[in-house]
Amino acid sequence: TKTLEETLREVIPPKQEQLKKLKAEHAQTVVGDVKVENIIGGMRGIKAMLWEASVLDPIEGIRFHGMSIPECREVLPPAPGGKEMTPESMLWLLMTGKVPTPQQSQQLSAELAEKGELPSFVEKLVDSFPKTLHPMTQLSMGVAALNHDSAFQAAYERGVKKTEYWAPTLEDCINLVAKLPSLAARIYRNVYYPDRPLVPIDRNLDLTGNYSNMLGFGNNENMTEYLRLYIALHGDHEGGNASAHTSHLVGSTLADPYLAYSAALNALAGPLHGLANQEVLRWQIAMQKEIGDTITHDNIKEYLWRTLKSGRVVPGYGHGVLRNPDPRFVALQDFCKTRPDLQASPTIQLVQQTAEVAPEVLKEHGKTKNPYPNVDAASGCVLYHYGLTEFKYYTVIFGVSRALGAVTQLVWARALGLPIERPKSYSMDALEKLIKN
Ligand code: CMX
Repeated sequence: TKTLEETLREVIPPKQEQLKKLKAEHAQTVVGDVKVENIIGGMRGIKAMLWEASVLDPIEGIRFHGMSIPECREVLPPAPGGKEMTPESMLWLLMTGKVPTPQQSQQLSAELAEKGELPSFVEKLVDSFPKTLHPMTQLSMGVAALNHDSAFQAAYERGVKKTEYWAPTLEDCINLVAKLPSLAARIYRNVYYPDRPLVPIDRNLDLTGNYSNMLGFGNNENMTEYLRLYIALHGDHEGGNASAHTSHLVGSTLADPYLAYSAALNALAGPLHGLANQEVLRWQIAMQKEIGDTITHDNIKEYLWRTLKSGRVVPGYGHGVLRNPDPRFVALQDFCKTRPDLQASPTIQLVQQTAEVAPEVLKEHGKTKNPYPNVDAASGCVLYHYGLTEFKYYTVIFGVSRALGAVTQLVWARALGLPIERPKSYSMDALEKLIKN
């Protein structure tokens, strides 16, 4: 069976041809226009990036190489003994556009386990951080430090040809994905359980099996399966979201994948983006405390209005592109619906009931263009139920996941020879001049 690199060697040349043809035949074809509202509105709606692995439709949600989330859950290989698609299978799909065989997926798991250990200076660096330093800052710093051993940087210094950039980039990307669980689990242990012994990587486990084990949930197969689904689902959400775009932007300077992804993690750490999953749980638990045991739609509604009237956003609702409930939210809810223990959890019930009430309240409030839940509305409550109650850690799990899409783009940007990013900006005066002309 072919390895990931061998499969990529086959799929890259036709894509390079496709790009050549697009350039030759359509370089001047207009596919949209830019309005002043786009320029002052965070570039929303401007079609301005090439991103191969996934496309986000405002109504349908995300498709990975054309495949919907239910289709991916159906065909992407699970871990031995499991049911949910694994992040390795998703990574293979994102990178190659092909569904891996179970054997290929397991081969990739074995490669990741083999490369998963951290260099000892990174372990020491992470161990030296104060416990009070946010776990996302720790993750970003740890990832940046991994560039000490970057294969791309070494190859660039040796003067490798531009057409060969993608291969050492792939090497770095696989190493990065492999090391994220050890790094993320070490941060968890240092911050919350400093007396616990560190768990070594088990070469027979898949990436998430190891991550769950290192977090202390190795004997809870339901939690491990949830983490597999969570990490596979959050892997990619086309290119324009803040973390993915940051990784691509920094990578376009030919900074190595560790530096590019470290920067992406800093974008993910913002409360309007990945940090929202921490905020959702904090907000839902505060609601639970205030409402008490008798949860009704009316008292949830009242709490929602209080949040809105105090000038805060309702975390976990709204989206820059989506105009429907997020299918990632639906998939996580679906996971809960098949498990009676999760259905009985008061926190999960509260999250579900909030999702029944919030869209109407947000519509009445009249500001957000999308009153429906996004993935962050659902992702934390299951972690909480299974005992991972430290909300400040939640975005780190998102950070372990988002690497799948970011590294895919880094490899493809180099395989396709995409240039350094450099959009044009205007001052308000210059914009007014442009309008007058
Ligand atoms: N609660 C209250 N108000 C909201 C809102 C929410 N959940 N979502 C949007 N709005 C408001 C915006 O703040 C904005 O108000 P102003 O005009 O006063 O600035 C207005 O509605 C229009 O915003 P929009 O065009 O609908 O949304 P944006 O594309 O600007 O922002 C997002 C998208 C996700 C940042 C926003 O919906 C939000 O802040 N949601 C809450 C935080 C959250 O869940 N983020 C996670 C998103 C998913 C992810 O990246 O992980």
